[in-house]
Amino acid sequence: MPGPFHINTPLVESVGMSRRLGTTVYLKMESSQPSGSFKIRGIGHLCQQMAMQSNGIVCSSGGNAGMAAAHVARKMGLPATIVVPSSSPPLVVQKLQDLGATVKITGEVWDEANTEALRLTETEGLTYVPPFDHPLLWEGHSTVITEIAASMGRKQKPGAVVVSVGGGGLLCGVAQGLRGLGWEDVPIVTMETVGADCFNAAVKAGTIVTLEAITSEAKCLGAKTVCRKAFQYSQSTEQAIISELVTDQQALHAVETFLDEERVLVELACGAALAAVYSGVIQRLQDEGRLPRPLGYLVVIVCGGSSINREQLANLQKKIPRPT
Ligand code: PLV
Repeated sequence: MPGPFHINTPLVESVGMSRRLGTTVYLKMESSQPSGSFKIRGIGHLCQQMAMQSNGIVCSSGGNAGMAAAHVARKMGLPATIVVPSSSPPLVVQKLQDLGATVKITGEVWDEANTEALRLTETEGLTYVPPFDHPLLWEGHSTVITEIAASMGRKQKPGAVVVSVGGGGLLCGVAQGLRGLGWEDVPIVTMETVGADCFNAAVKAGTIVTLEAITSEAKCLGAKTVCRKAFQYSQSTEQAIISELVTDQQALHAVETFLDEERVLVELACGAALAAVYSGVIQRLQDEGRLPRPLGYLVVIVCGGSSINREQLANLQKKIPRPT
C-alpha cells in the first residue's frame, strides 16, 4: 500500500511568541507538509483506506483539502477532480492543475462546490473525498498529536493546544489524538475569523447552525456548517474546548508578524490560530481564569495553507482595512 503521504513535521519553539506569552510556545509546522497543510494527514489516510480500487477521486475544497487530495492521487496514480468555489484564488487553481488535477469552479462558497462534488460522485462513479467530515480524516489528523507526544515525551503534556476551525476536521483529529493519549484534560482553544465562524455560532446557540454567508476573507475557514462530531466534542464535559474569534485584521496582522519573526508565509486561515498569541487571546483567557497560569507549554498547530504568495498577501492587505 502506498503512503503514508504526510511527513513528521518540526515542532519548534517560537521565541517571539514565548516572550509575548511568558510561557513556552511550540509551533507544530504543518505548513511544511508536502501539500502545504495538515490536510494530507487525514486525506492520505482516507485514500489509503478507500481509494485503492478507485477510478479516480473527487474532492470539494476551499483549496487545501484539494491540494492534499491532488497530491495523494498523483502518488497513487489516480485521476483527481477538485471542485472549488469561485472564492478560491487563481493561485490555488494553478497549483492544483500543476499537480495534474482537473479543477472545476462551482458556486461561491465551499458548500456549493461540495454539492457538485457529491453529484460527480454519483454520475462519474468517483470516490468522494470530503475535506473535513469523516472518521478516517480525523484518525489521520490525530497523528499530529501523537507526533507531539513522541517529540516531547508522554509525560510532558501541553498546557493547551490551539487550532483553526473551518468545518471542524482538524479539531476532531486533535481531540481524538489527545483522548487517545489520555490527555483529555488538555484544553483546546479553537480559532475562527468573524464571518467564517460556524463552530462558534454552534457553540453559542447550543445547536448546529448554518451561517447565511461567509463574509471573512479566510475562505479556507469558510464552511457554513460545522461537522456534527466537532459540535459533539464541544458539548462533552470530558474535555475543555474554548471557542474564540478574531477579526480578519487580527488574522492578517498575525500572518505578517509570523512572516517577519518566523520567516514562514501562511494563509489567513492559519493566521487565525497564530492570532491567539499575537492578539492576546491566550493571555485574556488566563486573566479570565479559563486557562491556567502558569500554563505549561502551549502548542499552536501551524495549519499552513497554499493560497498565499506575495501577490495574494498584497491583495489581502488592500482588501482588509487596517484598524484606525
Ligand atoms: N480548509 C478546507 C475547508 O474549506 C479546505 O477545503 O481546504 N487551516 C487551513 C489552512 C485549512 O485549509 C483549513 C480547512 C483549516 C485550517 C480548517 O480545517 P477544518 O476544516 O478541518 O476545520 C472550507
